[in-house]
Amino acid sequence: MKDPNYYANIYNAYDKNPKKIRVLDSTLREGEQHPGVSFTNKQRIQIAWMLDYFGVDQIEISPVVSGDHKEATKTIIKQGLKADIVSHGRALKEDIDVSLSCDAKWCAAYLGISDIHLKDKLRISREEAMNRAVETVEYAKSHGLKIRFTVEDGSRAEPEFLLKMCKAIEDVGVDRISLPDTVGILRPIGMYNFVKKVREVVDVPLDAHVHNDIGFAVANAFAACDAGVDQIHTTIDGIGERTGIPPLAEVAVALTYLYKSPNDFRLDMLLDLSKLIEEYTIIKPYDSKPIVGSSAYKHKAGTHLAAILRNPAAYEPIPPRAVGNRRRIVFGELAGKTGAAYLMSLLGLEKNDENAKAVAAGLKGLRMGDLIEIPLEDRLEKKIINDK
Ligand code: HCA
Ligand code: CU
Repeated sequence: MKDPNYYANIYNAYDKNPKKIRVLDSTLREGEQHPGVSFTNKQRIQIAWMLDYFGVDQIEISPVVSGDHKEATKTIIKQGLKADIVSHGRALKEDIDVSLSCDAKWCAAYLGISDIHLKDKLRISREEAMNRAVETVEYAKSHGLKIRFTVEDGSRAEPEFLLKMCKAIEDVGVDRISLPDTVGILRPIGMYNFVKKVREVVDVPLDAHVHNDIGFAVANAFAACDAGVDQIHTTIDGIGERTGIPPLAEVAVALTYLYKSPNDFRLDMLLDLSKLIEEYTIIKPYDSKPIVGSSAYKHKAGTHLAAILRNPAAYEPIPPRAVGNRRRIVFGELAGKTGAAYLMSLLGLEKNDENAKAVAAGLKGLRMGDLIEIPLEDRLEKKIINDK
């Protein structure tokens, strides 16, 4: 039999030479902006190590928030991880100085460029914003830093000004530009058009930083890739201001399986990363959360169980082990005859059609919904298949 995903893969129309899409993880910066989240320095260091081991390309942290954050940034930078440590702050010389004092090699500076940010947040003119952006980049470059510049609220900025700003900072040597949909107002084609406009006028590498206010963050991140960005911002479980940004798990799995991007992620750490954040934040990901949710690999309906017991790929896009999750089957009123027969075999009862039907009917008759959940491991699967 062909790979069960064979035809779906044709619809997905992989590039023959897929380009690498990088990941910047901002759990330590954007993630800490999620209500209720605040890590200790020990936790920050551990999160950075795990993200590095997982294989992200850049890790973002903001040393300007507090003395503690500055300490954490310094320590993480000193540890010489593989990932670049990006020191995030405002587009101000004083924030660049903080990055320098942490021995950063990479910094990021953000400046609101939409009219509402200029007028009601920063209270500066477009011209002043332009000067501030150019001076910040020049200052960072003259101190030997690599700098990413974020045109904050760029998706709501006047396009001509956005392009002028991007060109001006490229001219003074900016190393990357982050194109954010700060309030999550774009739909995928909107994100594509936004990125495309910038891509047409500058050559510098671009990042996509997209918010999830209307639920489009993951889709928009990938629309941005189609339009030319080569780095997506994520956080573990997607935590961030308000409704957050794309979760690392979805992005890493989609890059690997749906885009064939040549990353070297340890995808089997994804559940552990999610558990780590759950432990440190007391925020439990919702059950049906893709990849890491507790229901992501549970199978319940009788027809599903019948198929899963023969070949789990019938109802799984990728195996749970690949992402560190586990498969479970749920027995209850929906289990059906095959599910009941399997339950009986687990209990050491003799299996026959009639008894299985009776047990299935009994489960329905109880009217108690779901009764038990049982892990279904690969080893067990093979045995079941062989028994048939
Ligand atoms: C912020 C705004 C930001 C910046 C994104 C970036 C946004 O909270 O500082 O630096 O790429 O969403 O625009 O998170
Ligand atoms: Cu953000």
